[in-house]
Amino acid sequence: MFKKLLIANRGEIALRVLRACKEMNIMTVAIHSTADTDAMHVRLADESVCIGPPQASESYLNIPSIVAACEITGADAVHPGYGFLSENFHFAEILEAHNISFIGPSSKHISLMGDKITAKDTVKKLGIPVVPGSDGDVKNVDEAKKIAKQIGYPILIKAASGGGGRGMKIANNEGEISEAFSMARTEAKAAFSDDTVYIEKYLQKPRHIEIQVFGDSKGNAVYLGERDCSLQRRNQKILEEAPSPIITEEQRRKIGNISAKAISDLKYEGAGTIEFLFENNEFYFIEMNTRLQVEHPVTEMITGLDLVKEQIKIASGEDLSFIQDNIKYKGHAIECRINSENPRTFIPSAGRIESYHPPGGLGIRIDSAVYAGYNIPPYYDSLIGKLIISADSREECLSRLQRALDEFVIEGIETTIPLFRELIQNNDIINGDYDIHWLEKYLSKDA
Ligand code: MV4
Repeated sequence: MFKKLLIANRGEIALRVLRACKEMNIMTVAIHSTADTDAMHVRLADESVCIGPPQASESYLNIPSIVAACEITGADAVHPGYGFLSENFHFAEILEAHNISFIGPSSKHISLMGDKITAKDTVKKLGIPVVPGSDGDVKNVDEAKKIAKQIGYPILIKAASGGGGRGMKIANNEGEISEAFSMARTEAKAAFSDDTVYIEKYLQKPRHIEIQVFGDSKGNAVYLGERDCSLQRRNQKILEEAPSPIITEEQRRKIGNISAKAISDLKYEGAGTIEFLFENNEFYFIEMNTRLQVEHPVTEMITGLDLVKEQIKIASGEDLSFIQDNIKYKGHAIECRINSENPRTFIPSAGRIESYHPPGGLGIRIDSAVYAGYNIPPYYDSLIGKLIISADSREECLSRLQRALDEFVIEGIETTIPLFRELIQNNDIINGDYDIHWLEKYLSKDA
């Protein structure tokens, strides 16, 4: 087992990883920019290293500084968290070259899934259902028109190096395809220095359902149920829940087994999330994430498993701690992402937290690294904490969430708390009846 783990991240996820390490008696090294000197993960870590100025490119994305911090402190493992370098296969390669364990899959698998075309091609061959579309990349408008004719409009043009919704363009008919195609390629070139694009049938009202999977070095693989992440705004998840209110036990078992089998065949090691769109009772693969996700706590609450500890154990060469038959789901969990933003305009609201009173009681978990007096820096994302509620049923979860939001006091900055208090009064949300466009429609009504 590792002796000393460097946490190559900040905020709530750095604290989350630190907590798992402490419980496993692994020494912790925090890295921080000059803007995060007073951050909680720095205060609670056994050691800390300042690795640069506030700009992420000069600090949390600065691979030489992070590797130097490993050398100085003698860290034998690095956990990347999510975002930053968590899906940067060069980072994983460089750590491997320095004999430092990367808590995650191999650089080969990170690279394979980072390219959305090779990802889709790989999982399709392993039996995972995919969205109908081009077989690989599309080189010109004529090819695009031919494929669009085969699969039917509307179609979506996507960047191979994209993901998370960046660089996608819709074409509703042949007349729109030429402009959509050239805009997609131009934007992909600008954003990712790669103008490779592919085409898919545009699914109009899907849910966003993702399957948590784990694999180990022996080819064992399991799925840990699904998370419904359909409540999104501009591809930013706002609220996630497990299990999905619309997936049946039969559907869960079927797509879960297909996903775990694919992970086993791939010899994929570590945590992974297979992202699907779900429409007309069919799953369609869109992407695979090779990192731990922000919303992993809802899976932890219904399975009782610590996914970060599992990641660390697998990275140290241990086998999976559990077999599929031993994975049982209990109750329901909902996560609300508390952002330091205006609850209507979502304009970031950095500044000093004057007072902070989190809710408590049975089934209430707060994953946050803020405290009264903490200054939220303007350089990073606006997530200040995750409110995770668990209960025996979705109905009880919602009433517990209502009570928790009423108790939650954060003064000095604006937060998205008022938005959640509104949303959980809405009948569509109460009934679990929402697709990936629901939130933007809801918010545009009041605009
Ligand atoms: C799609 C789609 C509809 N049809 N692909 C957005 C981010 C990236 N994960 C892929 N995304 C989408 N791909 C096809 N063929 C709709 C989206 C999409 C979306 C997906 C999940 C959650 C929120 C979304 C918001 C807008 C668009």
